[in-house]
Amino acid sequence: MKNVESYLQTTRKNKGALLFVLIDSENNGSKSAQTLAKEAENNGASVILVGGSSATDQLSMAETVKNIKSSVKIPVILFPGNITGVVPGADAILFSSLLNSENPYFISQAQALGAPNVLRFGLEPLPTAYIIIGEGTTVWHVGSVRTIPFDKPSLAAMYALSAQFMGMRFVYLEAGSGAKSNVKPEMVAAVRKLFKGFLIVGGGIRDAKTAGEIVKAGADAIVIGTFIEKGGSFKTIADIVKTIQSVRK
Ligand code: 1GP
Repeated sequence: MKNVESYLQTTRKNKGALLFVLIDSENNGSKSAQTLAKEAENNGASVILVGGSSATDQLSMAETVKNIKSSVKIPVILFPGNITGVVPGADAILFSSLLNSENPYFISQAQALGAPNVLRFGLEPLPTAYIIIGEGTTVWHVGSVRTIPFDKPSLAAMYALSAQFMGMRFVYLEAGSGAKSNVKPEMVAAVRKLFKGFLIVGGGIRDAKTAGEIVKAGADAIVIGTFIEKGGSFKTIADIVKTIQSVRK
């Protein structure tokens, strides 16, 4: 797909908030990545994200992307946890800086090392501020994160505002894969007040009610991974899509 960013904007405008389904290339569930992606598309997902903070096998990542691409029409966007997450065959990449990391590697160095391949593979870079909330998750550990507590919306808002001033067009508020708690609507609202770009929220979302509250607070897209990987029903996914699309209409 050419111009994924404009697809996201147009879909957001015409259909309401979007569901991104995250497929871990190291997914060991009973269904293949391809099957999960197809079912996600059939139940209303607008994007398939491929990645994960501990997914470091570049060969299996490339294979997963290729398989998913052959079975869905919606865009496949890379969501890399490191330079190993930059592989050919996808439509775009969340070209992210982990703003609240304490390790410069995750803020700018991995980006410099990964950028040449983004260009070489023809991936559309979506400039994204990745902000991790809470602690104790894999991404928190791997990314050497300076913790933003769930009950400090103003801290997340500060980072999001800085992202806006630096020209990033996407913010991803992340509680971490399989997080016990999702990012709270109060925090989403505080970020929404200051950040004008495309706001993605993920981590620990498993039901339509929570997804609806997060969208009502201002998210443009929500991300769901673990629920599907663990065999969660696609009827719930369809409910989530219906709920988030109905907000603000
Ligand atoms: C993780 O935000 C995504 O990077 C999705 O989180 O796996 O908890 O749905 P879950």
